Amino acid sequence: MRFLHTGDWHIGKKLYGYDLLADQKDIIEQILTIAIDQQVDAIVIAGDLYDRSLPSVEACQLLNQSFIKMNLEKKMPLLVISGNHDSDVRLSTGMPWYEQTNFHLYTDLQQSFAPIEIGDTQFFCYPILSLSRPVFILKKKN
Ligand SMILES: [Mn+2]
Repeated sequence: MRFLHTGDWHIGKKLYGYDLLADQKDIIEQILTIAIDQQVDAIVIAGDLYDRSLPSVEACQLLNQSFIKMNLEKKMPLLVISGNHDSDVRLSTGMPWYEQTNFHLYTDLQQSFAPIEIGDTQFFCYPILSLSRPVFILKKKN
């Protein structure tokens, strides 16, 4: 098993007024090139896809185009979790069809109890827990 681990893309971030979007596009393309050159079995993206929970249209377009290129065009399996800068609810809207192409986007703790199996490896993907949506784990009393 060989995978590429990345995270904290913070797409849409501005640094002292300087828009990083063009640089972020270039870096994401470099990540995909490395993944292909190294013949990885999957790309793992550990949260903070966006810089804000309500990202700009341009930021959404860049992330969508990146996932289309990685997953649909290059057939790269993706294991992605939401980070504290992401809106878990917004990110999760495409999940039902993402799963069809080996694009696993986890935003809810409940999803993480079942592993994603790629080759001989099991991945348990734990997204950041949102304090606004508390998670309760219930256990039967003995
Ligand atoms: Mn971060």
